[in-house]
Amino acid sequence: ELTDLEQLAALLSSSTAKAQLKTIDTLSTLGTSGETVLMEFLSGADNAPIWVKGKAFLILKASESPQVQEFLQRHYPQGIVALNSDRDIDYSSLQELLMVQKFQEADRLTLLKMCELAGESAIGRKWLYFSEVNRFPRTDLRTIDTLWLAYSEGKFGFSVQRELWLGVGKNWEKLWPKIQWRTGKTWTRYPNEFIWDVSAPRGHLPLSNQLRGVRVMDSLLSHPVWNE
Ligand code: UYC
Repeated sequence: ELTDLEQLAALLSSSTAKAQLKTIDTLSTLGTSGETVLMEFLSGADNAPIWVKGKAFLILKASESPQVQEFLQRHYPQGIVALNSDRDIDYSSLQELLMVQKFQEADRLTLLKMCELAGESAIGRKWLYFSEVNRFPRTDLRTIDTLWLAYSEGKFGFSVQRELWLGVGKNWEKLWPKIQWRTGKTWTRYPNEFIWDVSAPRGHLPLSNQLRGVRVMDSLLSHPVWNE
């Protein structure tokens, strides 16, 4: 006969992502025994979505138990996302900001990292040309997207924005209200009117300034990486 804890552990590795997130919430209320299940889940060669693992990681990270902190330090000193880059870009500070849920700073840093990815002139300019975005390596876009997904319960990231954009037939006017970048005729004002936590609608972050038009965002969401 299975104990409650064993049942929760089984649920954690077998159910849908949504049920897994709920199970993690339940486990987070059970003290040390819940933490043990979460640590086993994290280190298991499990093919759960990255944001399910991210949620388990964040719960463990908030724990005061020295054993848990030692476990995290040993296995995930920088976080759970592998920071792959084809251009030697260091994404560790982006991972740090996202894992402490500093989404506004992470949003700024995301733009800076993409400027680094684009090269010297973009670093100076502090914004992107669509032609630079077209040439972004898949590896780096995948890393940035995975970082946003992992620490937002799967709510934020370019791939989420792309999914919503395809869902409205690539109609930008329909996308803006869905991700709360515009309400009626009014653009959401940067930065204070944006929602800088996971209570935001899906796809709300990261931001792409629309001051110079949609071409950069079009390039981001049309990039071949998302067809993989
Ligand atoms: N801003 O309104 N935005 C800025 C957004 C627009 C404007 C930065 C997003 C509309 C100006 C970010 C939306 C608009 C600046 C964003 C939004 C406008 C600025 C900082 C909803 C006027 C000062 C990073 C679509 C009607 C900077 C950056 C400048 C900044 C994001 C105005 C992240 C998602 C059309 C005047 N806005 N932006 O890119 O360049 O500067 O002068 O999108």
